[in-house]
Amino acid sequence: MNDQSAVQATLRQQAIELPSWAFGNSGTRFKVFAQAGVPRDPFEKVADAAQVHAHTGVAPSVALHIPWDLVNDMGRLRKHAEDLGVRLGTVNSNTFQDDDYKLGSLTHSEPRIRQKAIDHHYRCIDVMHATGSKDLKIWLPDGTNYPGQADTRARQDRLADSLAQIYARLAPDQRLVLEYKIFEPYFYTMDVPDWGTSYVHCLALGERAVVCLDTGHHAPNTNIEFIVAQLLRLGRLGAFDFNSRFYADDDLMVGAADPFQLFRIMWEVRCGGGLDPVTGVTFMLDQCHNIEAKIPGQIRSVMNVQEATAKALLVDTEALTKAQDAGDVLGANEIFMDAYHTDVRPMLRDLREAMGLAPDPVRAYAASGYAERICAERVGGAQAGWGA
Ligand code: PSV
Ligand code: MN
Repeated sequence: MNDQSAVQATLRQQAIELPSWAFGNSGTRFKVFAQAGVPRDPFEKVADAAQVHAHTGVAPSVALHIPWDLVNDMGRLRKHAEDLGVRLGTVNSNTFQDDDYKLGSLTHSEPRIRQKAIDHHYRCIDVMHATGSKDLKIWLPDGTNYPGQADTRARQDRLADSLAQIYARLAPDQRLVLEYKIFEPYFYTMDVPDWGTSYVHCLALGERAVVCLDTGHHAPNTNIEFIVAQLLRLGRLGAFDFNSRFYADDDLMVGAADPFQLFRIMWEVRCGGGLDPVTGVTFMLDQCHNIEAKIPGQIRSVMNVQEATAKALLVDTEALTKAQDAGDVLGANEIFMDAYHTDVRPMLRDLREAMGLAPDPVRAYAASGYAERICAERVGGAQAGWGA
């Protein structure tokens, strides 16, 4: 697809989902640096997310975290989002902040606690009905710290049973999206540590169970794009949680640490048909802006995904296939790298203008006065943070 207008058409319909928690205060276990103007409630988080969409045109939905984003009337939050030109997207469950879950949630050996975790997911599904959300994303903090601590296989069996009960509650147009993570908060075993484990559970559940790939959740040097290719091939890549990492689950801005990796991922997405909305791959950011401004941080991240996508779309597939078939190793690599080295920023500026937007979203946001306005208006109340 090298014809510019076809490339632009694909980029125009790209949808990048924003996480509500990116707009609240966040930090490390050492320090959370509060920022002026940070939202005090989910309504203000959604308003900030709507700014990102207003300036980029490709971030039309906001993912929620339950219970952080619970309000009395979720329908009112939905209406608020729609009035601001966005919609509520994936609902993320949370079983990592309750003392009961110290030894597990959906895997817990005690029936009462396991039921409590299942009930939490039922509540998330109720939220989905009120918000119109189609995806229930489960990232499970469950795991163990020491060899011998628990029966690993029994935990898998309980997990399978818990997931089956949750899956059975979903409406026919809703999906269960199972995220994996190699380590943390536990360090010996995680109960869903890798894509294979997630995939195995999804297969057992049914067609509407799909895998979420968080780019920060792998061992160093993992070939993530290979996993992308495989999951797309199997029809089970449901979602990305995009972010960058230098060391572990850093949650830095996507495309900041390794733009080449992001390009390679988007190339495999393109090859596997994942840019076509019918395949149902959700491109979500899962980031925390600990020291940088949050709204521009999200804008920059959206632009980074757009740039990687544009470059992936510029790969001359015909020439590449020819070179590959001829066994021309260097030629194929050169064609691939040519696309990566293309400066796609002018094309994206043109695209934004064609969409009726300012060509430079970061500067347009800075000039809009929104940052000054929220700093002046959002005085008093408790600022939202990672965890509330
Ligand atoms: C876990 O590290 C994770 O990536 C999950 O997606 C959670 O929902 C999210 O972080 C919370 O920030
Ligand atoms: Mn994640």
